[in-house]
Amino acid sequence: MARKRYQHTVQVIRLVALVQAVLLAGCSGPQSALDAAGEEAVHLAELFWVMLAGAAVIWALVVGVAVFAGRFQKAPLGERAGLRLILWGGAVFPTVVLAGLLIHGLRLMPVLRAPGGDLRIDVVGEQFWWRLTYRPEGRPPVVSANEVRLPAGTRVEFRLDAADVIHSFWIPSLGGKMDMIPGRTNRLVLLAEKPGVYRGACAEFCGTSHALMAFDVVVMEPQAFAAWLEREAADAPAGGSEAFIGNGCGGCHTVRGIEAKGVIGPDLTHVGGRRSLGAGILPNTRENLIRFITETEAAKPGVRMPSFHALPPAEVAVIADYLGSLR
Ligand code: HEC
Ligand SMILES: [Cu+2]
Repeated sequence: MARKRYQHTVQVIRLVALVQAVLLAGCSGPQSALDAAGEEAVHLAELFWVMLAGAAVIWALVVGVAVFAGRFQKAPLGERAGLRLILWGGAVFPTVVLAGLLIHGLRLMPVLRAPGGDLRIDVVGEQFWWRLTYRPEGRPPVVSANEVRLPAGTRVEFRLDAADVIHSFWIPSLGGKMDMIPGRTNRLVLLAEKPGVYRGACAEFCGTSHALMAFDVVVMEPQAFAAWLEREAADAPAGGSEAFIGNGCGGCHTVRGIEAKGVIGPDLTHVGGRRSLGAGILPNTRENLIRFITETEAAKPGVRMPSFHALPPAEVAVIADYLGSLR
């Protein structure tokens, strides 16, 4: 009997350990607010742990009092003891603890929402992708899409806007989220500390493919970033674009340097250099380019691009090779 109970306990412990492992696995990785890689995220993670500790202490005390009342103190308290418990446990204690947590949270505000930055990036939320314009000081703006690159150690000011419905711009590893509202520009300042690849996402339900609206965030050493921005600013080479132009892709997409000046879809001037396709949903490979062009609606329900499933495969292959070469 005792042995059976022992085995049962071991099983329960194993199960709890498994569940914890699964839950904790969600605390690291490229899209975790607890795996902080930016100034604001560090403060937010700290705030989270302080709040969690405060909540744990209060929870333990309340459960402790309940257990005490149920198990040990079976007789009712005297009136004076009861009043004292209400005063200290019900009024003083929560006021002190909650005021402490509030003050701690408020002290972080100026750090969290400091205005201004050394680089400005405009981001417009679209259904279901991100339109980006880098505005380096004293140089012409650089238009891009769906992949945010940042110099490490630089304060970057994002100006956030939306074209259609409300979206929300969120890079958990770097900081808090900020709504993108049509007709209003919100500002978010982030400072990425650690070079690496992170992931951002739309954090406000915006339509059928809201869950398929993400983006990669590549934090680079400042020199590497400057070199990248230089490349990103350059036009695409002139040759090889006949199939792309001939099938009307240029009506919606811009490829700088050729006769493709559409602005309905993402700028594709350097699409081959991006890590993913379709706003962070598919790794950027030749197969996925072909898939995105021919089965667009299947890859992303509700997408604002027609599926080109009737194009001859040879033609699609030529277009995919062309886009893949735009680095
Ligand atoms: C009616 C406008 C329209 C036309 C025509 C169009 N596209 Fe698109 N395209 C879009 C939109 C909008 C998106 C963004 C989809 C999303 O992720 O929500 C897009 C996305 C893409 C992407 C992914 C870009 C990225 O940043 O990941 C590729 C590649 C692409 N289109 C290729 C093409 C090709 C090739 C053609 C021509 C065969 C074409 N498109 C024609 C509107 C269009
Ligand atoms: Cu969205």
